[in-house]
Amino acid sequence: MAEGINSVELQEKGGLENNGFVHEQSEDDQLETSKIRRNSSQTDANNTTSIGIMEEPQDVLPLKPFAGMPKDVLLQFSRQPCYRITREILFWLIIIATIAIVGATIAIIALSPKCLDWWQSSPIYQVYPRSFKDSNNDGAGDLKGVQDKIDHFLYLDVKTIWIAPFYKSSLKDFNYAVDDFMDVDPTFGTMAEFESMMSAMHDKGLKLIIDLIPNHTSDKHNWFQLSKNRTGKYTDYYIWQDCVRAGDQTVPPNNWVSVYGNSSWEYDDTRKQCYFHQFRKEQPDLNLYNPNVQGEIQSVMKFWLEKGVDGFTVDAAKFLLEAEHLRDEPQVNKSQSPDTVTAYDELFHDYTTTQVGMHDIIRSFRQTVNEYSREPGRYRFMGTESNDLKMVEKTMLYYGNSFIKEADFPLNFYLFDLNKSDLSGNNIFNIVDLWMKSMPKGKWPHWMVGSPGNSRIASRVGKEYINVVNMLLLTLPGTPTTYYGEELGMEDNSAAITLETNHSAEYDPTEYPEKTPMQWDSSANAGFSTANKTWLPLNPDYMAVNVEEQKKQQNSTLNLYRELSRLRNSELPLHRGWLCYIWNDSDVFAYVREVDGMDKVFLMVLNFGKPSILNLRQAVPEIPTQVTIRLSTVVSRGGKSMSTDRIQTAMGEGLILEYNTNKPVHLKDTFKDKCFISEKACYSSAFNLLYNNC
Ligand SMILES: [Ca+2]
Ligand SMILES: [Ca+2]
Repeated sequence: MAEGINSVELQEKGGLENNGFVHEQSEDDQLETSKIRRNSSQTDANNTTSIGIMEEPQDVLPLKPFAGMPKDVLLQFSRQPCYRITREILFWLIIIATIAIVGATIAIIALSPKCLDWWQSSPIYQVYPRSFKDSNNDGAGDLKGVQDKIDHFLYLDVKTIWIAPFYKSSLKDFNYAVDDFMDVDPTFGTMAEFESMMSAMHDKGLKLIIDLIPNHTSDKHNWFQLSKNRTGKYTDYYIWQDCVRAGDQTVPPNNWVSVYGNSSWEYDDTRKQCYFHQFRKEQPDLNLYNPNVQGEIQSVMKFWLEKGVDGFTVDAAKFLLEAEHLRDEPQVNKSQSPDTVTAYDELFHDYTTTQVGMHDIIRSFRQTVNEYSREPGRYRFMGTESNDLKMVEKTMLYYGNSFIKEADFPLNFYLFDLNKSDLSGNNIFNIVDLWMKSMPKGKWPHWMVGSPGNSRIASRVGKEYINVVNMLLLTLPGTPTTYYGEELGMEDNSAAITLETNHSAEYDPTEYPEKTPMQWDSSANAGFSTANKTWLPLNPDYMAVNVEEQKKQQNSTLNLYRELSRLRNSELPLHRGWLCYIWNDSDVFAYVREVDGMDKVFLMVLNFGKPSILNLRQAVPEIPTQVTIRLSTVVSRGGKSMSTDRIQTAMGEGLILEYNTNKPVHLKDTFKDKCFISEKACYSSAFNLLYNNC
């Protein structure tokens, strides 16, 4: 009924029913339309599609579709082959174009080099907080002190700070024996001060890494106290075994020896059993076979990740599990009387290190870290600490495999072995090559020369080599790590060993010399503290070797470090290019850093021995005759030109030479086994594109 009324109204208006559109019709139009309607009704009756239009009488002008044409008429047009085929072609073109765009997008993403993450793009600076800066004048460094010195990190152009343990510990010297993993030791301040320090770092664009110590606690930890008393779930939180007690003597369950010597089993009078400790007896090992213990460690990780820390180094990873069968470990010297085996290196540690299941635990740590990495720009880092000495293949396992990632990198301790007696170009080459050739393809290397447990590098190799060692550290591929003070060339202070204090036997004074206070300026206590007495004596050389003084000297170790750090951060070949070995002999180690798609090459010539003159042009004809000295440990040589058939270096001198070439050595067959690249470089060969900002 309503339709009828509408039609009448439309007719009165002289219009046509047209899906709501009204088309003013001329007389001619009305004639055409009535013909079309006639044809259309005939077509419908014949159940054909478009023949009606096609069979239009010759005396009628052909009609084309136009906007406003009635729907049923338009449908007649659209069924004509010429329109239908065109429509289908366009439809498939759109589908193909969409697939091509999606495919190209995926290809570009897949083939583009990944941007370097923060843990790759900056050196890591390791702070020993007790010795960095004292803010409350008690003679010991603290977290507020670290916060007060943030400008120092900015001066060095380092963006990642790794703070050695600051957790609550009753053993004041080494905070690797922790009473509470979720609290700050009062020596270092409060949790509020930790949070303040971390947010100040984040405000300046710095990242903060802390230690995770999953292997053991201190014997003062609440878990150990509860375990000693066999309280509920804590009963099996540690590794307890029956042992025979005769008077003051204990007969341990087996021959296992602790890292610090003597039996790794200690009798506990409360529980009347022995507990196992890989390290000191004040550091009982946790039973990581126990899922509850693993859950506790996960909780510790989440506690700090939720606070906002940017990552962990997992300490003592290889010690996490011990064989449950408790069999004696084999002696290195089979003829040695078993009763006399007391030193750690007298046994092969087949049952107390790198046990089956240990990597599963590391992977579970990685999963937790990953859970907190999902926000854009909030990647959380995980490194592992495990010194496997000559068994480098064991160290490499911490990278994980192609399917399951573990650490971003295992810490590389191999440069710790350097000392005066074996410092040479060949030896440095061997240490570098050991890591590079053992590392799974495409992974990211790590380098460090000092730590809180090792004599300082300047003391080990001689201070005349400190600059060239820093040059090596900051020009190798991967992440370099600098222990505090090594940017100044600080040396051990052996006086710290014989220090007269009220220290107890828990302490290890042999590790004091490399922990003396940071040398900030030439004022009293080197600007470290205004207390009458600092926790360790300052190295007397602080009057000359200090931050303030070295800032003033253009050729200081500090300013060279800063230049190296800046150069590494700004030059693509240095922070992510190929590494190719060019030369090594008893004095010199030389290598280039190249990037595909870029002509610029850096050639490092580092002298670790006696004065040397090299003809590198003869050895490697691809190197141009003339190169420019970009940076030298002898500042005055910077910017000068040098002939590659006579590269002269003094003892301990390092040169960073720069040249342009379209014949990079990494493309040469002869260099096939001498070159390495980490992850994807910045060049996409598929698109012939060099990404400068990756
Ligand atoms: Ca203090
Ligand atoms: Ca253990």
